[in-house]
Amino acid sequence: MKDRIDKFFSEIESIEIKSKEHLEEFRLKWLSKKGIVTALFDEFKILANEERKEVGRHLNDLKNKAQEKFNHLKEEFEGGEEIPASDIDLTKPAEPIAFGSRHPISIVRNQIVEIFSRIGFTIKEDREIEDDWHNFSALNLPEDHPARDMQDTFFIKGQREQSEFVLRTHTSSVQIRMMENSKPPIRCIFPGRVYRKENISARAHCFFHQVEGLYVDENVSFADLKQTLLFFAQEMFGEETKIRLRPSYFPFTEPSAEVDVTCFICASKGCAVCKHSGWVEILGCGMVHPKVLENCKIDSKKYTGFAFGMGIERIAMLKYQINDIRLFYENDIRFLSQFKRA
Ligand code: 2U9
Repeated sequence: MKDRIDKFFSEIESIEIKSKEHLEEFRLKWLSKKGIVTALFDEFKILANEERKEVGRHLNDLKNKAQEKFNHLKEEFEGGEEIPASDIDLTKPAEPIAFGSRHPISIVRNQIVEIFSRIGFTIKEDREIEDDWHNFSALNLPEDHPARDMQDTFFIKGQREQSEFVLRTHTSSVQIRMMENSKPPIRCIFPGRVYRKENISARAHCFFHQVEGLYVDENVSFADLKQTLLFFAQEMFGEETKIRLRPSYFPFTEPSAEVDVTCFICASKGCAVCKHSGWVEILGCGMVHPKVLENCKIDSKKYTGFAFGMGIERIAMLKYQINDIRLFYENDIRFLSQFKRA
């Protein structure tokens, strides 16, 4: 039986099949229920035990050979018809490739980072889970300050009294770490995600993104702060942009201010974005409080510094006239695909 199988093997190898019809004949002859391979398996079943091992191996090889030949030729005959070269239009534009787009928060973040890096600011990023010292105490936020309230902060575990860690409420904690670990001059920006225990609405979310900035050196003045922010505003919103500073209060800066820019949507003529005032608020800033410098072992008699902070979502909403912050986090492709890859 083994010799017969080997002869069939050679026969299968040498058969030439030139059409689909031939292939069907091949299948019927070798692989169908009434075909040669099935008949050989029936014969195999009644063989003596000592013969079965060797014959079985040859028979399986034969079956595989027939099946492989059939599969291979089936694919070849069923594959698409070849297109004649004369029918191919080589001047036709290729099918467009669908690229993803950059997220609007990343676009605006990169733009802010790029503007400050042009005037010597480097970037620093750090952890999002912070201890009380770096997120609050070092920043001159007193125990009873509303920003420390459980209503506003996500504590990592247990009751407030037992909690050691929080989800950072601003990237100012990174600035504290930077001042603790390096000597002035420090000229750095700090982008990152921050968390606040807010009810989610069109205007607020429980996390958002900030870029904060810090410049500490000898003789850093409020005039340096103002000029730096004017440069930023004109690079970001256009060279015609003007800024104005309104006095404000933050525990970590003294004096403190909020900064408005002339409305870049209506050129200050009055529109819904600037609520017909001609001005839109973009950030907060001030001179670093001497207590904050001292908390980081920086001599506040020798060094002064300015700091500022802005919400990336706010800038992106103004720039692209987006009226619902939740759109940034839903990842609806119809929203995201409107932004260019920048
Ligand atoms: C250190 C010292 C001072 C960072 C500052 C602001 C003013 C500010 C808000 C803008 C919109 C937060 O995202 S927001 O809600 N920030 O108004 N931030 S001054 O001042 C610092 C930071 C770190 C050590």
